[in-house]
Amino acid sequence: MEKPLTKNEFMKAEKPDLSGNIQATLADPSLDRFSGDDEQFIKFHGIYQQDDRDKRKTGKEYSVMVRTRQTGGIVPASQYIVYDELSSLFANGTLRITSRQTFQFHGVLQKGIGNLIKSINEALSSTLATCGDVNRNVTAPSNPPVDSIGVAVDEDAFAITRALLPRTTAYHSIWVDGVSLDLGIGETVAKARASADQANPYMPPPADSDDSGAPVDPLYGKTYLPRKFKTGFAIPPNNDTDIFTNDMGFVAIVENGKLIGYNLLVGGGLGTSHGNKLTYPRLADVIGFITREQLIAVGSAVVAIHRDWGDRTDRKHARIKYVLQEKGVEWFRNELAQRLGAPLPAAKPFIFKGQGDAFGWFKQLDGQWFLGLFIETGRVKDAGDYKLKTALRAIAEKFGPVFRLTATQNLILSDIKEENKSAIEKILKDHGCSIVFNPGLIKGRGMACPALPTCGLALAESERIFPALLAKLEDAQAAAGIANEELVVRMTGCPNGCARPYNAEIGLVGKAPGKYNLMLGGNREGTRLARTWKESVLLDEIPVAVGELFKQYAQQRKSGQAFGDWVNDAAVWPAPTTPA
Ligand code: SRM
Ligand code: SF4
Repeated sequence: MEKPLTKNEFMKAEKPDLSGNIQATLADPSLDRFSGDDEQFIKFHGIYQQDDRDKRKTGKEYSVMVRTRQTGGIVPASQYIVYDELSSLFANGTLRITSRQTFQFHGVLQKGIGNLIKSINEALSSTLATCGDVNRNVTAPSNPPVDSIGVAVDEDAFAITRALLPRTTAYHSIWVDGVSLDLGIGETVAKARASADQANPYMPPPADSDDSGAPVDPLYGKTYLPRKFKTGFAIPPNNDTDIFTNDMGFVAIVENGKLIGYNLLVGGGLGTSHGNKLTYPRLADVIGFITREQLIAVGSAVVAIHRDWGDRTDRKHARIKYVLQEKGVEWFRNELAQRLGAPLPAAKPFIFKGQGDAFGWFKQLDGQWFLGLFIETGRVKDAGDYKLKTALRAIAEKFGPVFRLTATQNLILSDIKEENKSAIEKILKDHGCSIVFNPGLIKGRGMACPALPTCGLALAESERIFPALLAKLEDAQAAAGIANEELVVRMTGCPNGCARPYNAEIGLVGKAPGKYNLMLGGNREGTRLARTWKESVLLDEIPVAVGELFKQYAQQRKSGQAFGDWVNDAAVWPAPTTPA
């Protein structure tokens, strides 16, 4: 018997404009939350229903998380100023840089959502399709372009962003046309808008229409994709966007100093569920080579393959990675060739040498400077003497740099004039932010997902305990005589993998409160999956267990060998068990 479609499929088919009852809920002041199907529909609008899990014992306090769209992590200063203002007015006072180069607002109450989302749009960004069964934020290298290649890759990332945006008009009619900004906030937004007088780059092209004149999305149809879809770009040798973990990746190929096209990667994805063997993390396959001119046609065809072949009967098994794994790479190449009318030529050689963000000052090609800043767990906030949020607002207002969010949750301020460097440094230091310049090679490479108290899926802590854990791992490194050595450590509060622990040198995956699966053996280049070394390790035992391995590594490693590479080959793995 055929498996039935999931509930989400019927829901999308019934309301293909994704409007749900969102407008009616917003108009009813007695409601403090979205419910029923709307909890799914709002995701397509970049909104997640949440509640403060610290407070559950005394009853649920509802709020939402809102995620912005920032292709390549690019945020103009005028936009940043609006976000800063909005986070204080309507959210919990922080801005969270995500592992896909966007910003998240947490703790937004029902009455503030309209003002927040309309203002984000007025500031020339959007929240459309940053969640839901569609193409999400497109990642791209975060360092400012040092040559024409970087400029071209940014252009292409924006082009594919637009091509893969859903064409629904409900988003704009609810959040843009349907909201009048409150007094005060309207002025701030208008001020920022005046200095950025361009069209919104995230406005979707108009929909097609069917015979009856009804709007039709030419790519997503009525039921969109079976599941989320993620696209990224990388420029070798830096794999800062962790390209192999994307559903679809474009690796820049340069010949004679010119971008000639991309190698197409398909089928990466990390989310799993504990105990569900149908689910697993997977790195993307290299499919073939495409020219820049083919980008939109190929990108759309890959998305259409997911649309047509992804599993719509089980949301845990619905990503395109399962199509690749189960049907095979050759099947995929043939399917793509049929849709394009010709097979793709073989991929060109490329090599990744690392993926770390750079901290401190660097000169751009145009003579201006950029500053790489460490943002602990991506959280832009003021806390005690550490006043990062105030400092960044002051810098944005005074010097107007372009903000570039990195895929490791850090921040680059770019396009800074030489004569402003010392003033910017002083603002950061005066606000207690000296650590941003030089965090060291564990903190600077580390990543943790938000988990508790906002994430409804968290099984264990992550962001809140990560800094203390990393400090202990640094101590363990020092005790083993390998202080300050680069190490990619990533932690998540559940197996969904939002901070990409599955290809880290050390990955920690929440299993239950205070317990983590300890994964080892990914590499610094992000091209190898880690394997589970021990399950359900107590938080306090992690530095001890890893510290013992650091000692063996210090004794046994070959010259220049990274921890992840050593442990992948070392005789430290439990013997495989034979199935009964
Ligand atoms: Fe994620 C769901 C946070 C990147 C795999 N992710 C969630 C939700 C929305 C929880 C929920 O569904 O209720 C989390 C919100 C927590 C909160 O309170 O903010 C959440 N994911 C994040 C962010 C903020 C983590 C971070 O530390 O920065 C990242 C936002 C990215 C963005 O701006 O778009 C984020 N999520 C990722 C990544 C990494 C990546 O894309 O590079 C992954 C693994 C790669 C992948 O997609 O396979 C990831 N998130 C998931 C999954 C598992 C999907 C699956 O295939 O099984 C879920 C759960 C789901 O979709 O049902 C999830
Ligand atoms: Fe939430 Fe799990 Fe993602 Fe962490 S990994 S943010 S706990 S869904």
